[in-house]
Amino acid sequence: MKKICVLGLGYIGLPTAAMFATHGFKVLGVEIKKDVVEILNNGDVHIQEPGLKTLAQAALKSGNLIPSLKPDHSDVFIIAVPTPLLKEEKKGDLSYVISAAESIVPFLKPGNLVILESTSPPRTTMDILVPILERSGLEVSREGSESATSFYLAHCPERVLPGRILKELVHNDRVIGGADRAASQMARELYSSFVEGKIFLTDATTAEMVKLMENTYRDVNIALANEFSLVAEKVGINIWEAIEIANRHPRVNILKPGPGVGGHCIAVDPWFIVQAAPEVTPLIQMTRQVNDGMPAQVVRLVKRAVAEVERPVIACLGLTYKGDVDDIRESPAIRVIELLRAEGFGLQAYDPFVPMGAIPEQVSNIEAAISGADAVLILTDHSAFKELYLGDIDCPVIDTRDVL
Ligand code: SAJ
Repeated sequence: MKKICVLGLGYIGLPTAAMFATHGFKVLGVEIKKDVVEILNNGDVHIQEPGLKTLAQAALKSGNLIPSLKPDHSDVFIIAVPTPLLKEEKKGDLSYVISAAESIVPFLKPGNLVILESTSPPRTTMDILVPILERSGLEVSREGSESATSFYLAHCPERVLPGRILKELVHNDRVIGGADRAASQMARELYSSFVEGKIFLTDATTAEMVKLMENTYRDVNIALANEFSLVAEKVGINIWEAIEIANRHPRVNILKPGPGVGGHCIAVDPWFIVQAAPEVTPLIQMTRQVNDGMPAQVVRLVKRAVAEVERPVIACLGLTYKGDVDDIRESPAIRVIELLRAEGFGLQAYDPFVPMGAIPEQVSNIEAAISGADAVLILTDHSAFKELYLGDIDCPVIDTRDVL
């Protein structure tokens, strides 16, 4: 049975490790956080994602997925660690990728395949990973340079949507960029064990750009929708209706405006393109500025709604970065709440997905959030909020997500 060592058991690493472990591979899942390894060894999961607990439990029970704090010899190494943004420099923080790569150097053997799944700035695979992995004394296999001391290297970026990770892991098309064709083909064979979508082979840097372009395209589209929403307010139209009708055109698909763009992907990845070529990316930089400016626009709407009220209390519904997930990383809802707090507003915040204690103003149910509020502010499009009955609310409602 082929061995795979997955480095990082987070939002991508754990589903990927569990998927391989239930499709005929022996998987060592490496995670540096002790508590995560403990949780998994107790048969539980640390991430809320539809279907993940069942899949991970099956993988763990079969003995084909073994959580570990350290890597070991393997046929394949898959790096699936975070690549966050260095906030000041607006550049990718590659420290996790680098230490994951360094941790496998002592175990790398000729013929092994190393795959980078983490979304990374252009040229990371060839310029950052290659020199680290070659410290093993082996050389990366490049076109025509294969030898008895070669290892293989490819970038295969994850492209799955939080909330639909397991479905998309199986059904999405994938892109694989090898340091050479042999690496691409080896990676294709591996992913074919569970991927039902098409698999496209290219080189590593193209694969890096493909992934970044996808998320940047979405960011630009959302910024356009956000800008349209500001214009709509000025010219006195309903933006949701206007977008719905515009999208009836066969070649138009405008995304939804909202309180900003959050999460660890769409608000981050465009900067990886900018860092590669700042002088030719004004549109991408402006996009980031527009979307990052949306929380302040929401605060402006709130201030207008409660202008007459002394010491107003705002019910904030939703903390996560988008609907029906539990993730508050880089959430625009949190940013809005921070701005409102700084303005001295009274706040009562509720999110059905976020355990108590995330922010000081959090309450444990929707009634407690709405009770005595001078305005209701909907910040996340959780399905549960769609049931909200407006007849029960006698104050202004600001619905930044068109939930109602
Ligand atoms: N958002 C809007 N308006 C919209 C759509 C989204 O304001 O019309 C906001 C969301 O509320 C959220 C943010 O954008 O705050 C991002 O949410 P998302 O659902 O667009 O994307 P993510 O970050 O959850 O996942 C994205 C996906 N990329 C694309 O759809 C191109 C996913 O496929 C990637 O795998 C993921 O990034 C990733 O890991 O890179």
